[in-house]
Amino acid sequence: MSELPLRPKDYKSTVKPVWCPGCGHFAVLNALTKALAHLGKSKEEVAMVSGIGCSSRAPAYLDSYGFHGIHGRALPLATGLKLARPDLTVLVAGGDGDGFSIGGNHFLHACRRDVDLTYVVMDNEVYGMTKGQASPTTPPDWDRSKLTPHGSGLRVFNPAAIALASGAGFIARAFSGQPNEIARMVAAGIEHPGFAFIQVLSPCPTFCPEQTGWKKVVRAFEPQPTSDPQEASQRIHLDDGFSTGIIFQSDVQPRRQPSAGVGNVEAFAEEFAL
Ligand SMILES: Cc1ncc(C[n+]2csc(CCOP(=O)(O)OP(=O)(O)O)c2C)c(N)n1
Repeated sequence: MSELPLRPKDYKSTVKPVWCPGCGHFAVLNALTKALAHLGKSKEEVAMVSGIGCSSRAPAYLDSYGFHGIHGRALPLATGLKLARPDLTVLVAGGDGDGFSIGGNHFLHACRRDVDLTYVVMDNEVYGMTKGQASPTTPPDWDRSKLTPHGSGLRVFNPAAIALASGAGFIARAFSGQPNEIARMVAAGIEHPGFAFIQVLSPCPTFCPEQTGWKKVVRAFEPQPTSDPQEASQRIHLDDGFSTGIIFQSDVQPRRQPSAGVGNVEAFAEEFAL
């Protein structure tokens, strides 16, 4: 067992991130370690699961259990892990491409199943790892990719609205330029007893240098948070996507959570419609 209390840096592995200089994902990693230190988690009680992408490399950089899965499949992997090992704090990390494109279907169902996972999406509005193609959150007129030289022309996916409509009980948005806020939201998400979704606006200076301007437009949602889904819906739809904070936290008790471990996986799989 790791000796408690641990400092944020104690949760970092010896693997050095390969992210580009200025990538927002560095701050998200730091914030995750701050949240774990704040909650006094031992390394052995934490597991991070991811898909594929720059952001999905996070489990390698955290000195906890980790599973670098396949593209878009982080959430079903994490759901299975949580059912088998309910004693673990299961974090899920990934990008907007991984979570909303190839993994979009799993996102919907993770929200409605409400298994106790904390899902952190580092949203840079682009497929970073494959060198800058449009993702579901890319603005329709973004024309820097050779694949979409006139922009994709497609409406953007609204992650918070979709999470709310799909039944998520905890929805937050943060910005990589405010790591203490991310840490606060991740800690609150971990403590929330069901599925928690945190969208972190995390600039990609390599393929979207214009995103360095995000620091000028982010501001806090006021007041926050609400437990009323109608109010949350209004807040989300009236917003331009740059307000940060815990947008929605339901006070409805989540469904019964797995508690008995491996022996009960089949019963829980049935109950959670897996
Ligand atoms: C089945 C499959 N399809 C496509 C890919 C190629 N691929 C790897 S990462 C990636 C997108 C990653 O983008 P995102 O999730 O937004 O993360 P980022 O790299 O921007 O952090 C894609 C399309 C793959 N690895 N597997």
